[in-house]
Amino acid sequence: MIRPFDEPIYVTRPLLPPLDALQGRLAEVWSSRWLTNAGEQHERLGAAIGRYLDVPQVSLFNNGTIALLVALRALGIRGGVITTPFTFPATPHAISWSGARPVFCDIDPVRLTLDPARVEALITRDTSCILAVHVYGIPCDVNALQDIADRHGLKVLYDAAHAFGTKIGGVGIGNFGDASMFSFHATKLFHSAEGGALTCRSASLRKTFDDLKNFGILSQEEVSGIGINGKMNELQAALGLAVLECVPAELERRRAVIARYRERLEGIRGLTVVSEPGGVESSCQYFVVRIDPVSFGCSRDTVFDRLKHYNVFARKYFHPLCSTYDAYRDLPSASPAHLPVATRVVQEVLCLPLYGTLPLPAVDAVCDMIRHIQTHG
Ligand code: T4K
Repeated sequence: MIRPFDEPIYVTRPLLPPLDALQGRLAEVWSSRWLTNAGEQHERLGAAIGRYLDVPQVSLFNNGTIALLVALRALGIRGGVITTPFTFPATPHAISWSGARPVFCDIDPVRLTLDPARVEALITRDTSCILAVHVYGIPCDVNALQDIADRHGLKVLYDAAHAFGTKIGGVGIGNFGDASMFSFHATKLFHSAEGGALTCRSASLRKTFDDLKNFGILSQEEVSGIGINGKMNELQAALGLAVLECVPAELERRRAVIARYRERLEGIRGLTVVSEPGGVESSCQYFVVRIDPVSFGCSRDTVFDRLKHYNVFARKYFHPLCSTYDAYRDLPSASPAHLPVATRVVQEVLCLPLYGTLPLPAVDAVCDMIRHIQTHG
């Protein structure tokens, strides 16, 4: 007999620093009477994020979506942008808002990120950029994508919304491509309630990001470029600084949760855990399983619905595919026939609850529920 949880168990809960740690920083903001526009907290957070991500250039933003828009404008992206349909709506929407056009490309069946073998066939004279997503924090095949981009003179922009702290062979993931976007939304491992960042290696590109997020203002006398308001304010930055101090401990707890899931889900027929390739340091942003309906015995949707009865709110990130949205389904690249892997994968993935305060007995209970659903439906 499986007993539902008394309280809902969500896919994630925000990491909350001790309130007094935040209050101390807010007191500094109050005494400075400086609330936004590159204040003291903002500057400190930018430097701290640069050190944490091990990237030379960081520009903070009010959210990840505006950061993506600014990156696309700064890189002069127009025409076709090759991207994945297996992502959050912000990715193709940012392309469209910038006046460019998403060109959907299928994903790799294991990494679930853009499949480099499929990218080249989609490149035309109109293509200007590859916008790839490190989905669930799993790194794209950055070398293969860069190689294609170099051969065709394309920019490479990474949506690293889920990849805070991910490293490939010890190198911070924000160092790859022309630039990378990180989201600091409340649901992310590191957050500032809302927020985001662009990282890159080029100091002049970072200066362009800084100018564009501040309306293109260069000085009181000069405005250059069509900027926007993408600034992170001091309250966000103060929260970010307090949260950042808690990230190492949160990561340790999440690793324990992940290890427990792996142990307790081991050997379930038709269920596989989505994992990073070797040599990758994980962001521990999501814990994702794939359910093969034939060998598991019922569909991912059945597991999702049954878990809800037990008060467990898993998520089907990123179902439905972006290519099926009204805005995109008529694009030639959006045809499911061109996206067979993504079309299959999106029916199989399920993100199980993952956050540091999730008790290990709750993990055990979720795993028991999944076993029970397999046997009894
Ligand atoms: N690119 C990618 C690949 C992304 O995944 C995202 C955002 C972006 C770009 C854009 O970055 P931002 O502009 O957002 O910085 C959430 C987040 O809102 C979104 O940031 C994130 N991706 C996406 C994957 O997840 P929803 O619609 O699933 O959020 P929601 O409100 O359903 O929250 C999920 C669960 O989290 C809730 O069931 C309970 C828990 N929760 C949530 C919030 C907001 C809390 O416990 N407390 C909270 O305050 O989009």
